Amino acid sequence: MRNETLFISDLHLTIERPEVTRKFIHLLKVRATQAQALYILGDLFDTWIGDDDFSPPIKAVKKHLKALTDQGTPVFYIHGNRDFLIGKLFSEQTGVTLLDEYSVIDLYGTSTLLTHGDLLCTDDLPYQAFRTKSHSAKWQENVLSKPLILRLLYARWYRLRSYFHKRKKSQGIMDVNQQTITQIMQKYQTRRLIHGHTHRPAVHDLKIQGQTAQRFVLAEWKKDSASLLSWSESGYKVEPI
Ligand SMILES: [Mn+2]
Repeated sequence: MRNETLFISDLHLTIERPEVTRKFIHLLKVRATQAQALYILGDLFDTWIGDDDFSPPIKAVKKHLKALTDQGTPVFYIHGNRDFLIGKLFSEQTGVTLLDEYSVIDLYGTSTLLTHGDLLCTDDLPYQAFRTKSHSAKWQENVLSKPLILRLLYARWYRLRSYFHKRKKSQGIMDVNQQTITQIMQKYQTRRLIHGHTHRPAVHDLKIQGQTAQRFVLAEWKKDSASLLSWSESGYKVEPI
């Protein structure tokens, strides 16, 4: 029965896009209940200001994730750049396992590297500097010690600022760096990589040390377009939802 492994990312769940939340909950209630595992590769939420935020749609999403893990589908999560503050409490409340920023899994006999994708965009130096800073324990403790309302305002401000910064950045800078891809895949000794983040869904064929390799880029979920990557013994399918 359980013969497929599902991969999704970049749902950017927010109260402003209830259709996307509905699609996700439907996936959790139906398809995912029959899966061997569900991997969410980051940016499930459009913002995450701390595990103590229960504003919609967070409560409903947590409830359905918990129901899914309780009925026997393991769910794995890699932080995105929007929801990197998802923490231990979220994990306890949902049964979702938090994975490292680079995680290698055995996918039907092939070692497969998983990551959100922001780490691969090494041409975006200001972002990488912010990422390093905001992933330090000190920065996170400081932010999470602030009252919820302040964090909410800060997140709004940060989003606005990031929107204007992005408009100035070239498309190339916000994509992955090919050299970084090669280095990372060599480092983790893998010839298959699955990530999201760039919102440029594709399956890229490449060569790593003379051997064929593949890079799967997951799609962003929108009101009228969403998809998942499904793997089984017989290969992969990219399916619209
Ligand atoms: Mn992202």
